[in-house]
Amino acid sequence: MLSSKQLTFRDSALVPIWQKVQQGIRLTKDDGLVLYATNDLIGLGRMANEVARAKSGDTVYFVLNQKFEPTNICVLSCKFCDFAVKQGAPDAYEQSIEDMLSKLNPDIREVHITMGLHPDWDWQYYVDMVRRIKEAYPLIDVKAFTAVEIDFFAKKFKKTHEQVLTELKAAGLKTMPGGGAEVFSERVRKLLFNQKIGAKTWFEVHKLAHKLGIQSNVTLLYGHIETLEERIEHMIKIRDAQDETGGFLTFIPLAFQPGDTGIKTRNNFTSAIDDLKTIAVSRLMLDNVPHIKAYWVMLTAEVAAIALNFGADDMDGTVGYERIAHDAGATSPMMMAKENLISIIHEAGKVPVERDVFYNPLAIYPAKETTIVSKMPYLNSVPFYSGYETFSKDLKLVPLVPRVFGRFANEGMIDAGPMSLMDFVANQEEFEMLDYGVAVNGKVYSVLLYSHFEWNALSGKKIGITAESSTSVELLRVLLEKKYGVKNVTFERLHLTSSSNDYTSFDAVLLIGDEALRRVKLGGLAQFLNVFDLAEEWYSWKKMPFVFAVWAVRRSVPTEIKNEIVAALERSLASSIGNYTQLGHEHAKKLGMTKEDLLQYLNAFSYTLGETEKAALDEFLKEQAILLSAE
Ligand code: V47
Repeated sequence: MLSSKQLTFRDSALVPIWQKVQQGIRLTKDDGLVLYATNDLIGLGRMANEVARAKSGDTVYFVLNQKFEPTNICVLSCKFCDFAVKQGAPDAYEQSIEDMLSKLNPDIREVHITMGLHPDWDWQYYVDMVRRIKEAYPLIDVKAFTAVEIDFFAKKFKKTHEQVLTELKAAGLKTMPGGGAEVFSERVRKLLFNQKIGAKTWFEVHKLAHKLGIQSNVTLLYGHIETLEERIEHMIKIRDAQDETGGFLTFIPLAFQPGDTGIKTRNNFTSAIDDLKTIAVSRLMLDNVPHIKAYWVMLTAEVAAIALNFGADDMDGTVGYERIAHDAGATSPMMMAKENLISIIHEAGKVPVERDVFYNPLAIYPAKETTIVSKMPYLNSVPFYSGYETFSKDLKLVPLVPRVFGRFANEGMIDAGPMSLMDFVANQEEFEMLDYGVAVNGKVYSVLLYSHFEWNALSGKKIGITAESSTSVELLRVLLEKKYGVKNVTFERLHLTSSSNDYTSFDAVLLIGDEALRRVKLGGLAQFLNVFDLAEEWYSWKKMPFVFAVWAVRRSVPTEIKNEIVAALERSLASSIGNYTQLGHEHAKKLGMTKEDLLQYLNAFSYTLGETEKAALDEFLKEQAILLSAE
């Protein structure tokens, strides 16, 4: 069940569509057309907003970014484009890498590069562009080159797409922007951009990039000569590709700006209603794309602000604003732009979360008087949140993996949530424990040590450990040293992005959460002989449950808000118990789990902490403290 929220509609045609969405049933092309046809704009927006909340809580992401368009000289002449010019044209420009570097500063986290297809620049120039930015600013993620540019490089420099992408990745390319997609319709392509690659090549390049570990975005250029049917078909093509690779991060509808293109559009420029509908329809159609971006540069800041309640959960970033401010002579445009974005997001009743290119949260900027609750994105935490729709308007949910929650709790950016046990121990002065948590009496299925060796042969060996949480790592240390007497084990952190991990260099690896569940379904990490379930190991030793996380609330949160959190938890758990298959269905499907797997998994947990759980918690902390003091 994606959302149990009861919505009322003025247009009865929306009722069956909302039922489908709630049950996680995919929308068809006809459904998409019904959504576009409705006059019940508010009903449409509410549905999309609920879907966005199920995915991202109350979060709206933004990034401190800088867009570069290093040249407008282009060998193509697409009718819809006002940007490109021919070489020698009076307004043609070429930007040097030095100039690009001079526009960057250490606060920036994303650089977005896209440009005209230049007839003369050599291959090394493009590679150097990425490499030198990365060298000068290691924290900046480079999002560069559309599929159109990648295909152009391949043809011009006689390389395969794979060679082009591999060399750029080696230089530091992290993701690809979603441009050049335009509308995946041959009819439109022939009329507006017949020299440009079509859907087939565009998807080939992106799917290949995903295979090579480069995630990407995808756009739709709408509001010119395309039909509504072509827009929906465009979205369905994206959904199909995403089913195959899972590599798209965000979908960005780009509202066409007619400028001097001479293109006869239906209504000159897109209406706010059309913009909001397109955001909402895309949120509802693209059930497998994590984010929808309200690109305020093209939508206008006003429409983008409303779009945040119509299914968009991302505002791009400081881009553009910086250019405008720079032209106007401002000295600190970035800070102004950032504050502007934050206040737009506050006004929309959402929580601004600064992110990197992969949507890893870097900072939260809550509005005054709001209490931020962490939404653990793991399957085992789904039962905590089914009642959150009835939270008061001042309680906001932000999805955070345990590692980030721990850090943010420490930095004062978050007020409550299911905290990894070790993080709770580290933050006890600021946080108090509620009688809720994630405990398991026996197997947990999702905290697994894959090992070439039996426990007692792990002495002197190297173990790759999850970067996600420290509690499972501490449990592993306690089991190794106190249960099995194994010493001198070297621990090495695994990368956060699982695709970057090479497990062959380890004697054993510890995986947790959804990552561990996904691996089990893939047959585990095939080369390892043994798979140990750490909670089962603890149970067979102590005959006690293991408590992985405890609900904790910042001590400074007013009592009535604490009570509200407890009430929401009670409500959620009461409606969740016995309803696991429906609740976790969507999530489990993504992990490749059957209904039986799901039931077995969720039934293993207890979510309230009674005397037994608290005694078990003390026992573990005692073992761990003895171990720490011996070090
Ligand atoms: O591909 C060109 C579009 C795109 C016009 O990936 C026009 O995060 C409107 O893709 N009116 C480039 N649009 C921009 C782009 C983008 C933007 C923001 C974020 C991301 C991302 C990607 O701009 C082109 C084309 O579809 N475009 N001309 C025009 N007159």
